[in-house]
Amino acid sequence: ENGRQAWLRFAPPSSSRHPSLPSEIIALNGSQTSPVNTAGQELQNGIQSMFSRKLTVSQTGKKTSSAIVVGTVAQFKNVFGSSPVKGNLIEDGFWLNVRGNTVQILGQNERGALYGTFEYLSMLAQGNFSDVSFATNPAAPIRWVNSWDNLDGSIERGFAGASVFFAGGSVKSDLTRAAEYARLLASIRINAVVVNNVNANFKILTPDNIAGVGRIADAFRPYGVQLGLSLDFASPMELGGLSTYDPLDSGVISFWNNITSQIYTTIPDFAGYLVKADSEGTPGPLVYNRTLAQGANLFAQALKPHGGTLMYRAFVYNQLPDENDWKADRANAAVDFFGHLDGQFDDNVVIQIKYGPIDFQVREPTSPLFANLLNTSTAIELQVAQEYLGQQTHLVYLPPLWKTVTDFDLRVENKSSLVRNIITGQRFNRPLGGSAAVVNVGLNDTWLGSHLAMSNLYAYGRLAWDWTDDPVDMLQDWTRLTFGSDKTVIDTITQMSMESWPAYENYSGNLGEQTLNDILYTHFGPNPQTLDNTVWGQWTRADHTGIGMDRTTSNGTGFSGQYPPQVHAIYENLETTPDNLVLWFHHVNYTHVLHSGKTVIQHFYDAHYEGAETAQKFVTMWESLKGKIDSERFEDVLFRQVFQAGHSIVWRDAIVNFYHNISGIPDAAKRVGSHPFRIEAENMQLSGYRTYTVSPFEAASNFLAIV
Ligand code: BDP
Repeated sequence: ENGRQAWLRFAPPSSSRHPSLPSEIIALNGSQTSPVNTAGQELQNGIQSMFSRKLTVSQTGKKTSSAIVVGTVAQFKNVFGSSPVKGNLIEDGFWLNVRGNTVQILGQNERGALYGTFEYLSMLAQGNFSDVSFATNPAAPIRWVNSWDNLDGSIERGFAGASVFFAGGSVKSDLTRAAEYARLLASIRINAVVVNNVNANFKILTPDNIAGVGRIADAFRPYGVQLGLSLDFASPMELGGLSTYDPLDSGVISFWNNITSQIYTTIPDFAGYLVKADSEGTPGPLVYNRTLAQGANLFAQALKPHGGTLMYRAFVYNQLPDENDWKADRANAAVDFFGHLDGQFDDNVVIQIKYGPIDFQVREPTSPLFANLLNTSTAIELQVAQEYLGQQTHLVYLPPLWKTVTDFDLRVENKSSLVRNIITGQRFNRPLGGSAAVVNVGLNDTWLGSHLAMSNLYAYGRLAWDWTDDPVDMLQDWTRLTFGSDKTVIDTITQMSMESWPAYENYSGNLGEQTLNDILYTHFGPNPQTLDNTVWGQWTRADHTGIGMDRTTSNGTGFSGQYPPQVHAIYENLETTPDNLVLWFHHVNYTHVLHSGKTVIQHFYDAHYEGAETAQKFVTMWESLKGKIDSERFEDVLFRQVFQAGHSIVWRDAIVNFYHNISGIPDAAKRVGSHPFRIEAENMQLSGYRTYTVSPFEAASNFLAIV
């Protein structure tokens, strides 16, 4: 049990009642690359692994009773005459009909048939042998993941080893893990992977690498997963030898048309491009005074004849060097750059928008850009890789965080405008839309570096299909599939997971002030000072009397005015701003009294102690599962929980010391600065160790640590 099978272990279900199994499998397409063929194999392997019975798979069976028939609706009609499907299926949707030992799994397309197969196997694995009959369709066509993998095999913000796709400048020869990844993704109905880093290297487009990427697409194809690529905007110059990469230049246009045709010759089902331009130093259309829409349409038009999609990232901002310019605000960038371009993007362009206006913080308000693009397709960008959220060494179950954004009502034109209805295309009647998650799996057997972090990937797939899915339901299905159906195991993992994001927020950054980690480089441990000393514009504006960034239209940076009037009014006013975002929108004194009745400073102290206490509790909670989980995964998770417990104390003390020093206000509960039972490492007898002064000094008690 090294985790490599993730939620696809297909262990024998613990239920005493066993189903009357079908006697054969009829998979209506036998060609090697066909997802229906894969579905037949998955059914055979899954049932054998759960019930020790090997069913035969054929393509030609004529009877449907006591058989599992899997295929597309069209294939079924060809063989059996008429369609049994009740309800309307759209692209990737499927019909699942279980009547005892007679099972029909019919997709609108082959991919849908494979999704239905995993649904059926997942029911069996959870001991659910009931008869069901339903049709289900995706909320949106774009259900993608992004991998920030570099050609040299490293992964930007990857926390689980080297790339499964690349090594030494080219595509790996052994793509076993890439195929296994596609299998995992198909089981959660993800339909495309952008395989290389958004900070793209033009060398991805050399003939050798296009051929290599073609092999990755071949490995994905039997699972119905398409491949996409991130592009370097300056490739016409760097790779093509042109003197420009101006998006309106005819040579540049033909460069991209040619490259795109070459890619489609190698990968006929290529999904499309992802472009990060004019951001954090990447080249883009602004260099030539062209608009971002002109930049995006360049690729959209190259892709259009082949049916490809262009994902253009809204994560565009200039570095803000002047922290003393009180009106400068990176949060304003997305709407400033994209808002006025609404309606100018081609129909196969999707603007990919991070959930908040800054960058994957522990809490952010919903990006207002979703309310500013009424004539443009959009997708939300989430991050399964816990870049700012503990990098998979802390348990943070993310769906409750994501839901604060996807369930948020932006009140465009004073009407209900939930983000989830905007990204699915429903609210503004857009043809495309959906989501992308930055996942960054690596060669580590656990995929993400942590067994428990996999609930985030699983839940991302479920949500991309249905944004109304419930965080606890998804988590418990994942737990049953991953660790079995023991009630204590399910209850314990549920409690730990559901308490995990609030705990992390409590000890890492409260009241909407962002995650107070090292913003300059690692994005990992606490370093609150970097937040006010950086060109990246992530400011908390902490001084001796107060904290928070005034983003109102009346006195601040004007960010609140990027929301439609009803939402603007809530955030503009200190009284109506919820506590959990108060410091995002307002600069207040440490003694300001929150809606909760506490002062800001006392909230900081209490929250950091509560958060760290919860993280300590996770260790004992996990220990209570000893013997109920195989020892390999039990020990691995325990090791991580112990680390988190310790690191949460480092976080707690660093941040409360920071607040204490800067505000000079004591903790009413007298905890801050007082550790009566603590023995400082530097006071022990040291052999082979020496003391050193820690920077930032808040990160160690008495400024000292040992090495
Ligand atoms: C930031 C990451 C950086 C990414 C960037 C992005 O720190 O590595 O390149 O986002 O999303 O969060 O482009």
